[in-house]
Amino acid sequence: MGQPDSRAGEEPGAEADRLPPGQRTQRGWPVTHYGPVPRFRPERWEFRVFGATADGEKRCWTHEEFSALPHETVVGDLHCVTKFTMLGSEWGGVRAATLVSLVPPAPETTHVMVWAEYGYSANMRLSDFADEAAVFATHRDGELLTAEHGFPLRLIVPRLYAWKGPKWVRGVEYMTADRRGFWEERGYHNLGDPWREQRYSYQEEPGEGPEL
Ligand SMILES: Nc1nc2c(c(=O)[nH]1)N[C@H]1C(S)=C(S)[C@@H](COP(=O)(O)O)O[C@H]1N2
Ligand SMILES: [Mo]
Repeated sequence: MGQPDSRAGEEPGAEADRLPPGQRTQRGWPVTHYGPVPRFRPERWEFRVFGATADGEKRCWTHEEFSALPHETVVGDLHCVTKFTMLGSEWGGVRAATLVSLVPPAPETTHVMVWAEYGYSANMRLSDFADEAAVFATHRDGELLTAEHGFPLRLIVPRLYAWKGPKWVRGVEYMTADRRGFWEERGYHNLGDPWREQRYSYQEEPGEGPEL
C-alpha cells in the first residue's frame, strides 16, 4: 500500500506534509552513490539470505529464480540525506516482507545488514526492513531500473534515508545484534529516520547505535 500517490488531484500543501524536515523536491531523478557502477553478469549473480535464519540454513536464488518471486507494486518516497526528496514513485519488485516470510529469521533476530556489490552495506532494524513499503525494486514507474539506479535490483525503504537502500543489492544478513553498515561507520546516523532528521552519527542518543 505505502502512501497515496501525490501526483494526481493533489491538494495544495499535501506535498509539504510529505516532505521530511530539511528536505526539498527537485525535478528528475539524480544519481547518487559512492564508487563505480557494477556490470551485471547474470550467470554470476545470486541473491542470498543468510545469518540468523530460523532453520540455520542460508538461502540462495539465481537471477532467474529471483525473477520468479511474487512481484508487487508499492508507492514510496526516496529521501537522500543530501536533502533531495523524490515523492510518490511506484516501485515494482519483491517486497522485503515477502523474503522474510520465505526465509523466516530466528526469533533472536533484531536487525538486518543488506549487502550490495563491492561490499556496500546498510544496517536497519528488522521491523523497518519488514515494513510493508520496503521493496527490492526492479522497476520504477513501470520502467526497468537503469544501471546507475541499481539494476538489476535495489532496495527502497521509504521510511529511512535512502543510503539505507543499497543499489545492486545481493543479499540480506539476519543479525541478533546491531552492527553498522558502510555509511553508518562513516559518520551517518545509525537509525536514519528522515522524520526525526537523524542525519549524522554525532546526533545519536545513547542506545541508538553500536559504539563507533
Ligand atoms: N550500492 C550502493 N547503493 C546506494 C548508494 C551507494 O553508494 N552504493 N548510495 C545510496 C544513497 S546515499 C542514495 S541517496 C541512493 C540514491 O539512489 P539513486 O541514485 O537511484 O537516486 O542510493 C543509495 N544506495
Ligand atoms: Mo543519499
